[in-house]
Amino acid sequence: MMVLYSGETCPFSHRCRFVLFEKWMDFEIHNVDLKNKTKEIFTMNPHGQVPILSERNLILYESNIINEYIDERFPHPQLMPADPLTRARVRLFLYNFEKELFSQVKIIENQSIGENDKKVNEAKENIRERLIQMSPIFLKNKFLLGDDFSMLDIAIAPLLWRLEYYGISLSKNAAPLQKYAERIFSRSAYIESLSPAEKLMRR
Ligand SMILES: N[C@@H](CCC(=O)N[C@@H](CS)C(=O)NCC(=O)O)C(=O)O
Repeated sequence: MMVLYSGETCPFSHRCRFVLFEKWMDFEIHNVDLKNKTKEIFTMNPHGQVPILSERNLILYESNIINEYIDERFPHPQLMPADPLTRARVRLFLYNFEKELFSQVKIIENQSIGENDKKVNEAKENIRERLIQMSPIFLKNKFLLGDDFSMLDIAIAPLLWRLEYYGISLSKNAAPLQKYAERIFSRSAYIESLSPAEKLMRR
């Protein structure tokens, strides 16, 4: 059986929990206390980070790599597009999400209280600007790829869920993006994927 080592408030682990629940297969989630990481975590991932997926003699880390593996192993519903061209475009999008958005999420997640406020505020502003830029896509599109829910929606959802918690407020211009976020949050797999601590992040 697949075991996901997951952080209760970790946005990257949240992505993998979301995929696992979309597939409705058998799996276990082991919560990892990131302040007291065991040797076992470092044995599985030399970088000492979650999420980590373990299945028989396979050990994987990096949320997007884990998610593609789960998608290929359990193809229904398929979250990566079937044709190579769109699949390549999705991978490029995923890469840019990490570079432009989740690099900034990491700055916010890793802040210590009172430390380097300027960097954290810049990170919040960068996220805000990028999301406002993306918003018009959802005047036409139901999801990032069009009508079909995909891996891209999974990858960005944990950030959209945390906006209020991170203290990022979007302008009224971003209403289409906010409606898109609600569309994701209403999915039953999404609701199931939330940890108790994540449930408290949004009112
Ligand atoms: N690029 C990684 C990021 C994973 C990550 O940053 N995980 C954080 C928790 S949200 C972590 O394990 N931090 C503990 C540490 O770095 O010591 C992924 O996508 O899986």
